[in-house]
Amino acid sequence: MKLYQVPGACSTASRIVLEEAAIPIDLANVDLRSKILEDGTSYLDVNPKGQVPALVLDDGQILTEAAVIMQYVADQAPASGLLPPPGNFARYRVLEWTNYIATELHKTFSPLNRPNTPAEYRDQTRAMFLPRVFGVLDARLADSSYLAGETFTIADAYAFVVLGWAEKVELDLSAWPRIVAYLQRISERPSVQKVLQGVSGH
Ligand SMILES: N[C@@H](CCC(=O)N[C@@H](CS)C(=O)NCC(=O)O)C(=O)O
Repeated sequence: MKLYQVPGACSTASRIVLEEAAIPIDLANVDLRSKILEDGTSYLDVNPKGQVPALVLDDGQILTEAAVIMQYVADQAPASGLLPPPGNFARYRVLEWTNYIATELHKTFSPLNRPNTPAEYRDQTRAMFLPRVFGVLDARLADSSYLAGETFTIADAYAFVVLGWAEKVELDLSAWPRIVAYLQRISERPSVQKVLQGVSGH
């Protein structure tokens, strides 16, 4: 399989999940501004959405959307514990958190990564929108080591990568000490150490 990615972007969560699942992967870097690949061809021919990640399966099909790619990968390695199997209610707890990270954390954070976001919206994001989400995550982490319980899952890989962007935009997380401890805990995982080699911002 092949993953189209940008080091440090949300596609990094897919890489962590692939590593945890012990699935070998070819990588292709995307220039998100120009949408041009390193071989000079257009990324839009791979993924017309122009966003990473995109996963090329061995049969040539292309799967997009980070949360879905991570589900697919985790389902290829059921023993990894990254996502419980269908029929087990614990699966829906993991997906509940994965969806929260995608829709509330990731997409609330994204404007801070864009140079053209108006200053006023940027300030509101930092002062109001993100703290609300951080509060939910911090409170959840009072009850368990990881978002869906005591096991590291795809939701945690995703949360780890997006929360890591706080450092890049100089957003202090110390008001949410359980999040700080959670990020430290996850950063020590061998899979994460391996993937983050050469990626700044963590
Ligand atoms: N809906 C997509 C969004 C992915 C996304 O926001 N990717 C960002 C990088 S973290 C990106 O490619 N941004 C460039 C752009 O939107 O043009 C998903 O969930 O995978």
